[in-house]
Amino acid sequence: MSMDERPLYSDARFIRDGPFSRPYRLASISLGILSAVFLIIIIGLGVQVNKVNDSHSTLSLNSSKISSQLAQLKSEHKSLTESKKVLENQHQEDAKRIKSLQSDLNTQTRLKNDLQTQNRALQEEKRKLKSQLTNMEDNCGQCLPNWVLMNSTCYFFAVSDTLPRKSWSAGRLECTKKEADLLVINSKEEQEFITDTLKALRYNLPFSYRNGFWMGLKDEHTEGVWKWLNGTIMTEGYWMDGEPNDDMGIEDCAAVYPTINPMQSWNDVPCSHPLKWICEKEIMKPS
Ligand code: GN1
Ligand code: CA
Repeated sequence: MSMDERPLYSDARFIRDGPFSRPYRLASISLGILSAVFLIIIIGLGVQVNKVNDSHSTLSLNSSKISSQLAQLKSEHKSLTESKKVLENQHQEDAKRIKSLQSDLNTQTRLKNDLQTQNRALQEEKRKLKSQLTNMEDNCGQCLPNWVLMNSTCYFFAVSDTLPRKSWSAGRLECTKKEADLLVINSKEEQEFITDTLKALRYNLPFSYRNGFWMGLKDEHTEGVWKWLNGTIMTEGYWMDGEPNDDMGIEDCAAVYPTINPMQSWNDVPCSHPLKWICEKEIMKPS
């Protein structure tokens, strides 16, 4: 049998290099190791994929939670925005109401102050009218009608519109016709009584030099020496500021005015000037 006819397995070379030969073994081991490594890698990858899947599903869960929270927040935001709008409208309405209440309050305060002022004026008028009434009651039968009594003297104030203004002499004549004479002021009390009564009688008249009343006081003989009708020299005068000024050098008769300050109410005027007048007459005391 030739070499070529011998069976392979009988060839020592092949027996040595057969499936259990060293190179095959090495290859097998390598393949095994490789397989094991691949297996480990695959298992590792599987674990990682699982983990990723887990995280993905956790994330999905979170995402859906967040989405639902976001939707809830959006709806809350919407309702809060609406509430805010409602509150803003309410605030505007309240502000308007407060403004109108404030203006009402201001009007009421003004009204209250006006009423208080009116009330004070009315109280003052009432006081004066009461004192006049007392005068008139006391006067009963002792003075002529329309005359006022004070301390045993009757006074006549020519306030009526039916009595036109007259010169000093013509005014005096009106008094003498009634057996009286022009006013002579002997005391501070009498001065206050005259100005109070003038104010009460001519309450609504605005102040003007035309609103004076002749008194029985002149300085016709000696300029600056004022004498009452009874001949006594005037010592205590109740002149307005700057009076008597003998304006234009022709003012020799004195008149009393319803001024605010009762202690400053006299002025010297030309005797021919037309003014109202005041008469006085002592009542007859029973003898
Ligand atoms: C008046 O009108 P007039 O100012 O010239 C008044 C005078 C006063 C003066 C005070 C007729 O003069 O007696 O002193 O105001 N004349 C008359 O300003 O009453
Ligand atoms: Ca004067």
